[in-house]
Amino acid sequence: MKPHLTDDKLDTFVSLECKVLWLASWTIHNANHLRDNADGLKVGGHQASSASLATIMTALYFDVLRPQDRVAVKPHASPIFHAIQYLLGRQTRERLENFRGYKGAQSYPSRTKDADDVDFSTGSVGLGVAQTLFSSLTQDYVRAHGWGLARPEGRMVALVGDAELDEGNIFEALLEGWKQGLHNCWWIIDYNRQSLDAVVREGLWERYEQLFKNFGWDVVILKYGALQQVAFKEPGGEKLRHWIDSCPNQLYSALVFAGGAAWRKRLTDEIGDQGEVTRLIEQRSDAELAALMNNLGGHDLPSVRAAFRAIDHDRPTCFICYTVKGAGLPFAGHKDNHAGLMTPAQMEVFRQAMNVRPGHEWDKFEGLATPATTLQAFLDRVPFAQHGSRRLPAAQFAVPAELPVAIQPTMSTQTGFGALLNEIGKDTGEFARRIVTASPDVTVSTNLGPWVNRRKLFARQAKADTFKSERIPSTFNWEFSPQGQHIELGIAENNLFTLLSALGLSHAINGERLLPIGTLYDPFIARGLDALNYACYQDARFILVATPSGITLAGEGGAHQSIAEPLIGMAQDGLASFEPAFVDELAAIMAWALAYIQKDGGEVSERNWLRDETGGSVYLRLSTRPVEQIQRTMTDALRQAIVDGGYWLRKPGPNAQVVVAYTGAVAPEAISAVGLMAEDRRDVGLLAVTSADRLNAGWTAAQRARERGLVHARSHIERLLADVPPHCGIVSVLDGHPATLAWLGAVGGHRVRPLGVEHFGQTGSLAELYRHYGIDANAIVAAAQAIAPGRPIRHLKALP
Ligand SMILES: Cc1ncc(C[n+]2csc(CCOP(=O)(O)OP(=O)(O)O)c2C)c(N)n1
Ligand SMILES: [Mg+2]
Repeated sequence: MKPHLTDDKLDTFVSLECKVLWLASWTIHNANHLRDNADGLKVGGHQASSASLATIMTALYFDVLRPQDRVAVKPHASPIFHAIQYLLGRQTRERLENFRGYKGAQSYPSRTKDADDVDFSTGSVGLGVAQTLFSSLTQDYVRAHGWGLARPEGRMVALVGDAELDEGNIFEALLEGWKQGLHNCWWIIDYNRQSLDAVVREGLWERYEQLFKNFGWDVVILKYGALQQVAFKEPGGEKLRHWIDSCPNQLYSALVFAGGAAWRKRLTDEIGDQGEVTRLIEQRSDAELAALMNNLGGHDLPSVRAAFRAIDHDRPTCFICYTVKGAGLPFAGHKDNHAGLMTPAQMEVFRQAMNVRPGHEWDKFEGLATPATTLQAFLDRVPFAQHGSRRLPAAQFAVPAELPVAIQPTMSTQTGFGALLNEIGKDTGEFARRIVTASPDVTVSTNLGPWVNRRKLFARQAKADTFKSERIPSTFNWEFSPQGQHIELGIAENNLFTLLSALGLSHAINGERLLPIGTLYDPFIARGLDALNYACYQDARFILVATPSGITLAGEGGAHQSIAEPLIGMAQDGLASFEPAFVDELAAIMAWALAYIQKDGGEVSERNWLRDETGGSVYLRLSTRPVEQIQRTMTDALRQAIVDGGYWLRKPGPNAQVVVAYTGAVAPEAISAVGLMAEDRRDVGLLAVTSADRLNAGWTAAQRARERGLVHARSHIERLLADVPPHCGIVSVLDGHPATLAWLGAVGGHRVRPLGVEHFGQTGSLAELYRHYGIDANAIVAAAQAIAPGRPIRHLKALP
């Protein structure tokens, strides 16, 4: 960490680099009280992994970054990030002392749980990296539409672990970025050649270099630090360089760990010549030799700063920075160091080396060569920290309570979705301008076509539809323009979710709100599930329209039939899920959803015990099955009930023996079953469940409230079931896993027979499959007969 290049601020930077490493190490050490936590991970991964990036992050945050730049920090470098924010006055000592503790600084940088302005959450490796790419596209989108032009363009920066690059989603993003003309994006690879388990393969950097160049990125390699560069110019220096270049990763790591004497022996044995090279080695003490060999590019502050500062263009740039995992710490380079923690004795040695007096561990300028006043004056002027909160305010856009749509007598929810968006496409209101749709190559098959015809595809450069210009008739106008409102992606669901994550944070990142709607086939949610979870965890706001769904797809067969998704919709934090059966329900839900994704604050509503004012994202599970629509007038009460999760399509009488509760595309079966039972069971009820998720969440919240003394708390489902007699049975049914509705019986103590789909994969006609899996009208009647005994239901046929 000695100055090598002339720079009047170098002393300051070196001091800050030392302090950042110290504070991060101390934060982790101090949190050792957590080391025996039952989480299995202990405090592992942080210490060595953080040290790897101390220099690079010092250069970035204190020198290179501007307020408009946004960063995804490698998960295990979170202590470095928090230490930097602490120095900048944006993180408290209390939270650092409570690192990994309850409400303390988070193990992995978190937008939602950390208090020090994390730009992008990380933790599940690979996702933060892709997020920067899609955030750059989002910034382009916003500016191309003429919004946010008063702010300077920012760079989206990812600090990437080298093993993180094994994650396939990064390459899916890379390909999409190339297609979309990515710029303003930096990926800085911490090439420490170590993963969690081991030392990585030889020569990966060459593959990366080629790969990034193939996708139009500039590649900058920081291999040698300034000490090494000077040494290479000495007599014998070229031999040393050659030796370094051909040294296997494992051996280099091992020697870094072993230290100066080991380097001397190895180098002397292998390239010692009793001449120039030997002299080069012998001129240096063990400590100097170790410093020379550890002086890789990524640990050389002047080289790192110079490399970043040299970029004078906006092309996407990948920096491959050679580093040592655990640099500057006793376990540097050891292949087992991922979970390494410094022992108290090692920490004591480190403390002394850093000139930190006991009791002064948290003092910002303790033990530094540069005077405190100089450092504070410098910190006060750090460009990155010049503005206040990094979360920008953004306007909300009013959505009409009623969205127009022409409802055909028979219609599927998917067709209804297309029709609704087609109508919104005609709307000249601002809310319609803020909608941006995206789809991974299923735009047409999810019924977004009419909307795209109206609103065009987005591209930074306009491109005509050749079919149109060649006058070849086509239903779809595939015209690209900077004003377009649809982003067409290749078939990569991870990219869809990460794009939604980026679009859905535009209000906070760009100060310009977008209303993103993404479409995909329901089963392929599973393909990008972690990216969806990541988007929700960051509190990105979007509407996800998943269609078609379930075995209702019938002839499409196995790989297209989804079962688990309704449960995913219920369990996913931050995502309110709906499965309407009728298009008027969908219209009500869409209008609500477009407002809900814009909300940000408020209390739990006592009306339904849901957190409607807090807002979140929305998942709509739709179907291609044409369903006969109910001719009715939408009232405010019905609209509210649909949004709250359910309503009585037929209210059960006081002597009801059975209630059928259904969700989604099986509505005709439920309706028909109620008809078939009418003569033999009294007062049968029919409950339309538009959102098992919201009914369940409201119920859970109301119970919690009652347990806390709010005795009058009642959720929507409790009110709906209040008058159902205790002996009445409930048959629940949906085209999805039966557990989705099975809990309904626990609300009022009714017996439930939950019908649904547990196995999948068979092709056939819809009727055949509903019969095969037991969700047709006859199966509902059979279930009713079983749980609501009475005289035989005459229309019941033998089950297959
Ligand atoms: C999706 C996912 N899988 C596994 C992990 C567990 N994990 C955390 S760090 C890590 C290795 C990281 O290596 P690298 O990216 O090279 O970072 P380094 O520790 O070398 O700094 C693994 C496997 C994770 N966080 N996310
Ligand atoms: Mg690594």
